[in-house]
Amino acid sequence: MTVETDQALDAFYRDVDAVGLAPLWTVTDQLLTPVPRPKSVPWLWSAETYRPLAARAIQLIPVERGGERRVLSLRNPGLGGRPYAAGTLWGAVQCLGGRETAPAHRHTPGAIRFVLEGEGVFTTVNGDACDMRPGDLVLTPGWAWHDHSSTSDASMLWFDGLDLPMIEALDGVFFQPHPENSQPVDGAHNRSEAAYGTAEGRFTDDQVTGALDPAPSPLLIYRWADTAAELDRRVAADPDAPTVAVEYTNPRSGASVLPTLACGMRRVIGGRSTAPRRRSGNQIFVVHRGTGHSVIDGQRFAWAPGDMFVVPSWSAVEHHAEQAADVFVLSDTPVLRALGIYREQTLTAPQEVTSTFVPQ
Ligand code: 1HN
Repeated sequence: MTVETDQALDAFYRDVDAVGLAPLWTVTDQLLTPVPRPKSVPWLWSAETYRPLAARAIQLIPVERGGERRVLSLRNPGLGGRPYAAGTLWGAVQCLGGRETAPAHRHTPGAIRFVLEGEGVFTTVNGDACDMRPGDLVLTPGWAWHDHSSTSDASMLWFDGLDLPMIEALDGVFFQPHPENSQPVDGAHNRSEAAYGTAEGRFTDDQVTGALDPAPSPLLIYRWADTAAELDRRVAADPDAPTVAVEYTNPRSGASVLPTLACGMRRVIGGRSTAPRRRSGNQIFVVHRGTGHSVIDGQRFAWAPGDMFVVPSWSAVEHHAEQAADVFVLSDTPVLRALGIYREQTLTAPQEVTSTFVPQ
C-alpha cells in the first residue's frame, strides 16, 4: 500500500470514529462467532464457603427497606465484576433470620426460590402465603408483590434465581416498594397449592419442548415430596437409565413455570453418569442431594449438597454421581425457544478432564 493510501485510511478511521460511527468489518469475527462465546465462565460456589458467610450476614446486616433483601449473589468472574451468575441469569443465596420479614415489593424481573435449609418461612405472592420447606420451588412471577416472613426462631437459606440480566438488557426493569412492610395475606396459606397442587401437568419428562406461555404458572409452590415422587416413578419405569429428569411445568398450559425461566430437577443414579451435552442458553445448577462431579469444558467440578455451579451457553457438560444425586437446574431456555434459536447437541464421547476447579 502506498503512503498516501495509509494516510487516507488513518484519516478515514478517525473521521468515522469522530462522528459516532463504527466499521463492522474490523469486528465481524467478534460479533458473528461460529458458536456462542459467553463471557461468563464455568464456576462453582460451595456451601462450605457460603454457609458461614450467610450466618455472619444474619448477625451483621439487618433486612430493611432500601436494601430490601439479605442476598449474596453469585458473581461470575467472567462478567467484569457485575453481580450476575451468567449473562442472562441472576443466582444468589438469600438468608432470613428467625422472626424477620423481608419487605414487600414488586419488579418486572421474575424470580424463583429453591429452598436449601431451615424452616418457618413463608413467601407471600400477591396475597397468597406460600410455606417454604427444603427442596420446595417457589415462584414469584414478574410484577407480583412478594415478601418473605419467618415465623420461627430458625434461620432459612434459599437459592434465588432471576431473569434480571435479561430484563436489564431489554431495558425493561421497573421496581416498586409495597406501601406496607408486609402485604396482607388473603385467608388460608398455600391457596395456589390447594387449587393446583395435585393438578395434572405439573411436571414434564426432561424438558418442555413445544408449549410457550407469556403467563406464569398459577401454581406458585412445587413441593419436594411431589418432585421426588415424579423422579421415583421415572426411575421405576426405566430402572437401567443412568439419569432421569423432570421440568416443573405450568399445569394450565404445559409451558415452563415462567415465560423467561425454566426449572428442572435431574436425578443421577449413584455411580452413573449423564451423556456429555451442550446447549444454547445458560444454566445454574443447585445440588439438592448427593455428591458427585461435573465436567464442564474439560474442567472437573466436585460437588456436594448446597453447592451451586454455572454452565455457560454451549459449554459441554456431563454429570457423575458418586452418591445418588438430585440436582436442581435453572435456565433461560423458554426465551431461546420463544425466539426459535434454541439448539442442543449430544457429544459422541465423554470429555477428557484437563483441569480441576478449586473452590474459593
Ligand atoms: C429480589 O426481589 C429478591 O424478593 C431476591 O427475595 C433477590 C435480586 C435482585 C433483585 C431483586 C426477593 C433479588 C431481588
